[in-house]
Amino acid sequence: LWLKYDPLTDRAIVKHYQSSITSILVDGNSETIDVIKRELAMATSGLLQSKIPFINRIEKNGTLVIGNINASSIASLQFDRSLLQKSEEAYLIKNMIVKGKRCIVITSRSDRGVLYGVFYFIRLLQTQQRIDGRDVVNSPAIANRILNHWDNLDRTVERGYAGFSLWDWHRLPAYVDQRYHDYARANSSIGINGTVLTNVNANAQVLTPFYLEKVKALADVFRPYGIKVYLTARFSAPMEIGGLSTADPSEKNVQQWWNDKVKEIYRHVPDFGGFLVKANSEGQPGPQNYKRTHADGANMLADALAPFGGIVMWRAFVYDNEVPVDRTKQAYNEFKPLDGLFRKNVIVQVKNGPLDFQPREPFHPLFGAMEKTPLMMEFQLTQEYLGFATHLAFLSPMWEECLKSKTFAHDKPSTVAEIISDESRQYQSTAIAGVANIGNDRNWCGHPFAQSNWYAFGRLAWDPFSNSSQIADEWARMTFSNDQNTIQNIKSMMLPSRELVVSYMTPLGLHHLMGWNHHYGPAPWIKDKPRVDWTSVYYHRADSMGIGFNRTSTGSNALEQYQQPVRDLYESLDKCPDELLLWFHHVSWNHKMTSGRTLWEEMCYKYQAGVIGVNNMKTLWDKTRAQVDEERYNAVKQLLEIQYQEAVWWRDACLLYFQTFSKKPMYGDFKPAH
Ligand code: GCW
Repeated sequence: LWLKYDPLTDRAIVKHYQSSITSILVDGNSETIDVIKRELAMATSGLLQSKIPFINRIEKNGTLVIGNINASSIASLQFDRSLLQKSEEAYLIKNMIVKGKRCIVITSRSDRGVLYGVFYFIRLLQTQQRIDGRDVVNSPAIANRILNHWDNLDRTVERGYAGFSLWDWHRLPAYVDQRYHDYARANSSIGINGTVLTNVNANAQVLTPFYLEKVKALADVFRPYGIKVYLTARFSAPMEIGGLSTADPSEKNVQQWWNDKVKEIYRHVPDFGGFLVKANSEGQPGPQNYKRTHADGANMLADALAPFGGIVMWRAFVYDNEVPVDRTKQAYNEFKPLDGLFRKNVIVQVKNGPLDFQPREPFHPLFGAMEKTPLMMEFQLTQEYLGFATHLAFLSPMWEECLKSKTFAHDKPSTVAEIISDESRQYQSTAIAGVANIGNDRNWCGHPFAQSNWYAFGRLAWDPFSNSSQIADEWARMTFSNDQNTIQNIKSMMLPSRELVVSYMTPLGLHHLMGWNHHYGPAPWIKDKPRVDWTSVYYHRADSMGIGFNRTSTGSNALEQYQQPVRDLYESLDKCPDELLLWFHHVSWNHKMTSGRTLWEEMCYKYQAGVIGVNNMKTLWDKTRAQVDEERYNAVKQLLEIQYQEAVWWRDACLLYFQTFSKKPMYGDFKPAH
């Protein structure tokens, strides 16, 4: 991953480090402090190729002094402790004279925070930054930064493209794989502090004593790295593993069952984080089975968890074929009326867009709609709809686009990032989740570049206001090389890559054109499935007149769920930005676009631009050959070739199919190859 610690190549900077870091004093006594020592030893000996001594007394210039603010070497130092006020996890890195010697101090209120500071410091080395005169204060904008594993107990991973689950349930708890430690190191290095071990399409078995022993073993590994464990709670668990005849949240014996179950979990895992719940969606059981609301269900679990400080993350990804509305409207319709009815330790977990992790969606209207309910973000790292782990798609720009969207909640612009980081309101907790793309593949994520999405998620979770170019830069340097040209080439591949996927799959606001069920490859012709909202024709609505889903006031009026002026912007055919045009409008094939081309011509142009862009990525990658090891070079080269062939496949399949409606000639300099 990005913690390779290969020797640094810039001699001048290595010299600078060797004179600035002559010894290391790590003060404290905890498992986290042990982790810090191990990581620093590994990082410095790898990066600098010299063993820097760990010492107990400051005797030389260039001592790294590391520990929390109460450690004896730090407690007596003069610095502004209010800088660390914001969070237990905030850290400070400060150049100071200690005992007459030039030192760099890394401290925090907690050992966890110190660990984050240490990883930040190591990152400076890995990316070859100078470390003198650089004082840093850093605190996370969001309190709970969590991976969601859609991992099943049989080790299959729903929508997982990187092998099987990392969790070897069969050999746990007695056998603790080294990879659990490495997973924790990687997470901790980017500030991820929670992990939901199990799939939201949940199996209640994980809540049985047999599995709780195994969960405990994982929690024990992760704790020193500052990572809490969470589980998915299947709503019908009281019936399936508890022997009750109902799971109705208003029944006393059901509540009691959950209270007892939660106590039992905390006996195994004293810092258990809480539950993630998918209820009454895609066939999952939930409170609506008993004519109760999402709030009734969430609050029952929240009451059980509250005495222990646990939280409930209740998903807003709900839809139902029986409900005859535009599917993108259903979450708002179900949750908006419940605003204010949730317990304080419930957070509603909302996907970035109102449909389902498509390559491009507008932001979810709930982000602008809930005045009294904390909302958390759910991003998807695993590329279910963006070419699995076969296509290179750096997703950070997609998440940044969503985080920067202005919701106009509470009559203020309020970006999505501001809403979820609670800049304007005082919620008990804030959170963000990413559906993991990690499996037991040797390279963790399937595609060597898919690791960048894990990395970017962590960085954006810590600071949702940061930018993708900076994130790509760091990741590329740590993962591949600090060579300037190589970085430039790799960034030029990464930064436009998501937009290219949009262009060759679903340009101009198109969505849900992918293959039935498996979700790989083009299939805009899908119809006649068990649910109309699982077809493609439902979403693109192509006919002889034009194409697109009318969600304005003359159509499904999904736009009514957004605040002004967002609503007006998208409602107007002229003002609606090209990239969301067909999400909100049914548009005539002859419609003149801002480019001067007709809609049909623009579609052809975009699909072809996607293909050209992937070809360009291949050229850029070839230029990195001298700087990248053969194994990864060849892996990426082959994957890019597949991506190119499949971009062509998408272009041809979609355009040839849509041409049967538009009845117009292909536009542009290409001939469909299929
Ligand atoms: O995107 C869809 C996936 C399902 C997934 C669901 C969800 C876990 O196709 O596999 O189920 O979303 O987010 O609940």
